[in-house]
Amino acid sequence: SADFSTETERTLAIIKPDGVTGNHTNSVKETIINHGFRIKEESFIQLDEDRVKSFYAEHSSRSFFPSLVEYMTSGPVLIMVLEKGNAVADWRALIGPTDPLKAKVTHPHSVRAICGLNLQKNCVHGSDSPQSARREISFFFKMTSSGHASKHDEL
Ligand code: RTP
Ligand code: MG
Repeated sequence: SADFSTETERTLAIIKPDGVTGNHTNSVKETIINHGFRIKEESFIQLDEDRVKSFYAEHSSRSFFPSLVEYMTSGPVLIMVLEKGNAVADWRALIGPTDPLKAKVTHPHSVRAICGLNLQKNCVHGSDSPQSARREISFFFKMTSSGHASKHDEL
């Protein structure tokens, strides 16, 4: 029966360039569906430097930032809006720790343990809070009054 105790929520997921190139797109989407998420929007895009710098602005002073920008622009990504109850926390739990090498030990069934290569090339992104999710979804998609989203690029 339906769980009415948890409010429906949306989060932003990204299959990063290493995930796309490594042919993990279909298996990750299957995992998403099997865990009860609905994929409300999806778009296969190539990010440019400015877009990545803006998306990851919170990390702009970190030493790994230039390398992160290079990585995230190295090939196409699949951005998705996922929906279910508790979507933000549940997607973060499903992807596992940031470092896939640690994930392999502590969360061996997580997406990053299975698909990630190293601390940087970790296959997927997930919004870290409901506030981040709202910011990140509107960063990529423009929501209409009917609740549908369209890519900013298409407007
Ligand atoms: P994300 O934002 O991509 O979902 O990842 P996260 O919350 O688990 O990790 P975060 O701290 O936000 O880092 C963002 C992304 O930067 C790369 N990274 N490289 N020391 C490093 O070389 C390093 N640390 C982080 C990863 O791609 C990480 O997902
Ligand atoms: Mg993060």
